[in-house]
Amino acid sequence: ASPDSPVARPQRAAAADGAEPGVDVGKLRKEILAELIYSVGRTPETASTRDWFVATAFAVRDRIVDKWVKDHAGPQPQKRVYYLSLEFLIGRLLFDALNNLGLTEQVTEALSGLGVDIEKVRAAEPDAALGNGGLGRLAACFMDSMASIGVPAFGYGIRYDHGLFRQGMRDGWQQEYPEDWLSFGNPWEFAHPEIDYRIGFGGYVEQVMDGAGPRHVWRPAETVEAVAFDTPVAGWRGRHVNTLRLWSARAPDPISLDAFNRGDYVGALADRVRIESISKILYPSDETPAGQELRLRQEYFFASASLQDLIHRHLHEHGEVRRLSDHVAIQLNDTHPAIAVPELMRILIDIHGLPWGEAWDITVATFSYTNHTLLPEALESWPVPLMERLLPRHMQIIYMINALELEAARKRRPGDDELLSTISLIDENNGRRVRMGVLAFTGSHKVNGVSALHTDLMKKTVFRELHALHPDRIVNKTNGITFRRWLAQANPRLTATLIEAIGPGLLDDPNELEKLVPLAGDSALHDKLAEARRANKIDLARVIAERNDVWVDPDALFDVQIKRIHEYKRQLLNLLETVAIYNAMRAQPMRAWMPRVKIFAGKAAASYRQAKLTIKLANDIARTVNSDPTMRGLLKVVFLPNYNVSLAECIIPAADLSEQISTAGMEASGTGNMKLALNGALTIGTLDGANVEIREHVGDDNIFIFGLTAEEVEARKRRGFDARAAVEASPMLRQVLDSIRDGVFSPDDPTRYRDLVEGLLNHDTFLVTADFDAYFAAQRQVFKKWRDRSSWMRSSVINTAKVGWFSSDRTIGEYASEIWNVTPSVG
Ligand code: B1H
Repeated sequence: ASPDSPVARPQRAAAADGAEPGVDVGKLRKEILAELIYSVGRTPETASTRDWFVATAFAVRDRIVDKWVKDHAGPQPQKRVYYLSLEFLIGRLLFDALNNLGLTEQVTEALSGLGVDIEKVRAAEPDAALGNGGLGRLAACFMDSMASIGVPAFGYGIRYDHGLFRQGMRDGWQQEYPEDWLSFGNPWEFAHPEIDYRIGFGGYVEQVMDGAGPRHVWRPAETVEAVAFDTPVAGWRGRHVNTLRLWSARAPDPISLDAFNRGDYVGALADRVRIESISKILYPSDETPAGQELRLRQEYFFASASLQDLIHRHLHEHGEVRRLSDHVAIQLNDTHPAIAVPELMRILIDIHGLPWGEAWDITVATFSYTNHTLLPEALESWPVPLMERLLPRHMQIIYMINALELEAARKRRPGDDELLSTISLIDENNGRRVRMGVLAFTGSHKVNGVSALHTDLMKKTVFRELHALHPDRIVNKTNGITFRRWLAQANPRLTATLIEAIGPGLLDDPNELEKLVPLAGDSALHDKLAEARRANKIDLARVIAERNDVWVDPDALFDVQIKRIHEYKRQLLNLLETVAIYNAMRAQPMRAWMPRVKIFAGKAAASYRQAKLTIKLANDIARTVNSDPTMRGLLKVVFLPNYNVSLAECIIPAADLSEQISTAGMEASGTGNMKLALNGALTIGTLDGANVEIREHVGDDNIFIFGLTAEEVEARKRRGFDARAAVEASPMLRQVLDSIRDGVFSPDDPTRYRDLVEGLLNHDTFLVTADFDAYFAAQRQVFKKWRDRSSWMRSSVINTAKVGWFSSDRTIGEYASEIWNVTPSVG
């Protein structure tokens, strides 16, 4: 797969998609042509590649819509799942649709009959980047899986005008540029201006008396309209089609005529601009809550619109709201939509007149919550005064929930004030803030972590007291990925080879990949796999040449670390090892070094200085190493700019080694680790997140595990870790840090990395120095195996063979049976 520009692709194996045989290529060609003329308004002579993309998307969309309409006709007998997420990191959709509908071959042919190269058309689609990283991509994989295994579902989110920023580089420093995915329109979505809900903000709460007693009425000061945009999500073989419904903010009054008539033209539009800013842009702060008023407005805006919408649907189908939880399951993707808990209470009590107790039972039975991080700085909380001003009624409800929960806890553990202060919805220690994690936990019947280790740590750390009070609430749901996108679409060469070896059943059932195990030592298979990988590496080498003007050797080991830039993910550890090996190669240039390419990609939050400095360091090291003639090309370092889903689809099939080296206990799960292992890369990693389970599946001999465990990290931190002592004990590390501090990689500004190195020595929060020697040794093990081609290939096959369990179809199956209580209709 190519990020922006097409590269040559192999003919796909016809069986590699959900092939629908009898589709007539001639008919498809006519349909695409008709769309080009009547929907796009162009002729083949005047059409741009983008016009062809839109015409193709429309032709494909029509086929999805037929099924969609059928799936949504009449009341749904089954329970529906509503997945509430502030992020959906979808990427491109054309090949998703083609692959799942089994139209890849036919559309390729139809286009080629029109003189159009489908790879160019594919590259013309912008990425829908409505997410930051793993959390958003997980939501996208889940949408694919729910449609594929037949869980009737809606994804609800925000239709951001601007997704995650585009990353550029200036002198090796990250620059952020606005992303504009909608600028040429979006052929996949259906605008529904008639589906709009009113969302209130501010104002006051009134008590009115009616027949049944006092009632609360919220009189918002301001109203925003939420307008629906629907994208159909077709599952595997088109069996089921769900909906991704994204909300866009619209001002009820497009213009203030009073102001306009006074000649105040800017003022005439001011309200509208302020209101519509709600859905303008995605907050780019992965793992660190933005904490700004606009973010809270986004959260309430989409939570309220989604609840109003699903209750409207429920009432239409079932007439009354009391049995909501029999028909509706709502999953909160992290705490970002947690304001939905008091919002549902408000709707049930203030609007539908239910008594508190009944409303609370319905709420808890309906909601469940996924936690994605334990980093203390990542746990969302909102200042009470802000909540009181923006959502006065919700704040009353939150206080009431809190009073009742604390009362119940007091009865069970009398006199335990410590307990009460940790489970309180209000954090009194930091200037009174509402803890969204506690709100989500309290309002849900199930709370899940995203890997076995993470769930275990949840029980022991952030949710220790709540877990003691509700011992059955926390469950584990180890993350997964959709193999349709991350194997079949992203890596057609590997897929074709696998199908040739073990048959096409793997497309329907990832567990069939285990049939590879007996073939793991087969040298003929090794040759075919190596050939497929080499072609993928050449494709990636071309992209590297284009973007970074560096030529890399496709026969070198491609060592990749691709993910958001974060101190806890320890790109720095990888860079230190890079410098160590550079020093070693310079010291002994004539030794028989194996060629290697270190590939980095990832975005840093715009305000995260340390992360941006890490990118600069990577680029400084790259410049120095790549231009050093003594290296003879044996070591290359590249930082590929603007990492996104499409670039991931290009890098992952070409990776030999997967870097998953976070400080143990800090990466909740990781999902890139699964994608890389599936595509045959070997993992070098710590016992963190899902790495632990990947090791269990692939076996110790087929993964390189190193470093402190989560328990050891805890113990070291408790004792007070001394980085200086660790550095004194490691002459190699000493030399690496000296060279960086002394400006070897930054001759233009020799002090650039002084603070970075000093910081590491003074408080090495992420234990980089503690794990350095173990990491270096593990890298040597990597090269030992890499020299033994058949041993490496064997391990690679075992990785692909054994990771079937990490399919998001398995994950969704578990959510369905253990959290949502729905039965999938397929599989
Ligand atoms: C993950 C986030 C996240 N955990 C706050 N937490 C955000 C937190 O905009 N914000 O405020 C955005 C994102 N993202 C990731 O979730 C974990 O770090 C990964 O380990 C995990 O694989 C992924 C999916 O569960």
